Amino acid sequence: MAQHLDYGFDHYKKGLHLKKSSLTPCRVIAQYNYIYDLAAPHGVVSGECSGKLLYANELLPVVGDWVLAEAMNDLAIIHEILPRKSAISRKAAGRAVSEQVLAANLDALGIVTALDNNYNRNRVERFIALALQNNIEPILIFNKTDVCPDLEKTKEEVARHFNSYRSYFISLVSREGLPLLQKEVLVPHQTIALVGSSGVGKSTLINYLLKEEVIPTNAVRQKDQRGRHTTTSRNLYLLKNKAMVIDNPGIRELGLWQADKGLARVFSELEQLAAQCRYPDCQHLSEPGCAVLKAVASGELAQEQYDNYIKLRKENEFLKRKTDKSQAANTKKRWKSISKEIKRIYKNKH
Ligand SMILES: Nc1nc2c(ncn2[C@@H]2O[C@H](COP(=O)(O)OP(=O)(O)OP(=O)(O)O)[C@@H](O)[C@H]2O)c(=O)[nH]1
Ligand SMILES: [Mg+2]
Ligand SMILES: [Zn+2]
Repeated sequence: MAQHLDYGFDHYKKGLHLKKSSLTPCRVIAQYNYIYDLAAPHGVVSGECSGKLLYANELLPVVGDWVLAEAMNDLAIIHEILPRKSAISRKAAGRAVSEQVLAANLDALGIVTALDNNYNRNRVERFIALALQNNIEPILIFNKTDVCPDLEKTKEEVARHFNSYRSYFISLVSREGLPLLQKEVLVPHQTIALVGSSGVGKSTLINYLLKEEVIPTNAVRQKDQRGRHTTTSRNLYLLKNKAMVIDNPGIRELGLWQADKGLARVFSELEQLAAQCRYPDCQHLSEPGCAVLKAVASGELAQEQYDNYIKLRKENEFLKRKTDKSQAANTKKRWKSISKEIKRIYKNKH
């Protein structure tokens, strides 16, 4: 039976100074509302957060986290989340903007695109930005090469735009590219999370890697080529060679989360040009002496690339403004209740 150490604790620990504890380190491998599956020393157990963790802390465990837990009969109690070496987060759905951490302690983000007609350069760029801002390596996985209308053209396009990243062309039907992906990407003790639209084949790929049909998969609706969101929870799977893969539900809307750094790296060509703008704080919108606008006008920089950059930057700024506001409101609220509490203690004493 798999033990917690198989889930890469030694790999995780490297470079961290963890304090001694009588509690047991376990890895979160699945989450169902408030119940977690934990990889513990004697196998997989169910766990729950301690009351203290639930109420005193806004940060709750997510899949991939290492936690300190205490065995209690059939249920383990999670007392502490160990430091996250990395995490991916996005804007949570809904009206209020809040950060939603999707998965933690990742070595790579596998960005899965299907080549039937799901390929969208802009979407891939967004996922790359998400990975880079968190210092996680983006790995591009292009699936369903068996049904790609023009594979050579797509490969050229990918080579042109994404030559700084590792990319793999695979098919779960023809089995093309799978041995190479397994050899180079699914490395023992490393964790890779698969993301991408619904129906691109994330779960099918993991089933293949596990050599078992563990995860239900589903055909794409013929009419609009959209997936049906077959996978609804996030799970971490341990492969035979001790590499780990996290399956995610298809991501419909991907909010960038403070991706300034990531943006700059995706659009490195544009940022290089920006260094030659007359004003150091140039927004590249209408300023005189703007090297970016000049490059667009001369055709040196593609209009499409420029438009994508402006669009992503706007979204990112909007999100940042909204969060800054709600963070300020939260701090205010907290201070209000603390000062109330102090007043109450003071009153009772006198
Ligand atoms: N032609 C072809 N079909 C594939 C390939 N890989 C997966 N599929 C099919 O694509 C459909 C969707 O696959 P899933 O693995 O469920 O997709 P998913 O990304 O997990 O989707 P969600 O769980 O909804 O996010 C299934 O019917 C698979 O059989 C491939 O390489 N070629
Ligand atoms: Mg799935
Ligand atoms: Zn400029």
